[in-house]
Amino acid sequence: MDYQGPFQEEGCTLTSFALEKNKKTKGTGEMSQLLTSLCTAVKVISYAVRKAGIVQFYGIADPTNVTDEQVKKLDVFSNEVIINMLRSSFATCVLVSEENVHAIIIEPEKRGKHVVCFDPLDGASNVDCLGSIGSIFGIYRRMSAGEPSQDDALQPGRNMVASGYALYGSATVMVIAMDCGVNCFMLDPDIGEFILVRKDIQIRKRGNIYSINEGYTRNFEPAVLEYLQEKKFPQDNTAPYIARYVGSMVADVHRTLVYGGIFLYPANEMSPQGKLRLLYECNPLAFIIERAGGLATTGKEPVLDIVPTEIHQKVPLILGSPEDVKEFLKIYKKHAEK
Ligand code: P6P
Repeated sequence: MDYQGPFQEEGCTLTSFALEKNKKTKGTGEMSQLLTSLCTAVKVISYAVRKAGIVQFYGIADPTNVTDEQVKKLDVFSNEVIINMLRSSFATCVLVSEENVHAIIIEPEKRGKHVVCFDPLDGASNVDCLGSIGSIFGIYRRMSAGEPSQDDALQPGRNMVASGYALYGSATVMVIAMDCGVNCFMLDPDIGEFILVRKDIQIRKRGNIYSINEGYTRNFEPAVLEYLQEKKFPQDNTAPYIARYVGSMVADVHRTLVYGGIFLYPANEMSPQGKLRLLYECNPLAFIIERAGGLATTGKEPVLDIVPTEIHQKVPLILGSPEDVKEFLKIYKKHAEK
């Protein structure tokens, strides 16, 4: 492939993009170190995900095949890789992972000023059927002084300085949102670099795809049922929406970002706070969608405004194209006022 194109532009790889951003903001370089370390972790995870079926790296460890200590769950492996890469970036002080009950406090000699909340391998149960899975991360600056603690991670999502995800799909991409917008980098495995393929992504004002697990229909709130009915049988006789649901959040949200539409994981009778975690699933993806011109809400309030009380807390999540989310909120508000 002729590579003259992208490499003539500045900031054409994730590494050079991070360095250029740091230069422009006269930063300390910590964010560049952090993003570069995350980038390396994603390359390692991408390799492991694609080799999983060959080298017995199961999405769920299968003790009947090999003993536990030999076969790590792919998500446990991914967690260890990200923790080690962030620790050695010298740019973080507190880490919150979906895989760890408590926050990880980085040892003093390796500390930096950032707090990172991440899900190392979201949707890992899909890997054995070769479904798309992802890694999700949200990056904050520490607000407190003195000894860092878990409380440093209990900041509203709006405080994030960056967030992003890696999608291990038909290709491996990293989508990263910062104050300069939302940018997409695709991994070229032949040269081992993430190449900038889409700059300043803006979500469509309205899409024609709705994404929700309709297996829970009998437990949905009336507002959700009314909204879905409207998508299937539009009262204005426009074409019904298309239904798409992977069951892997990064895949469903990436499709929503690229094609437009709406993704919903609302509260239901079984789980009044929904299923998705605020710190390392909802906030990072809500930050990206808002930076791309979309909306992300619990139904009651913007996700990014929530002040967390617990590092693994769950919240309902509806996000996507602004006109689609506003249409949902109009119905939700009507039912709330009954
Ligand atoms: P359900 C994967 O387990 C996950 O955390 C998200 O990636 C995904 O959006 C959601 O759960 C799917 O949940 O209940 O539809 O299987």
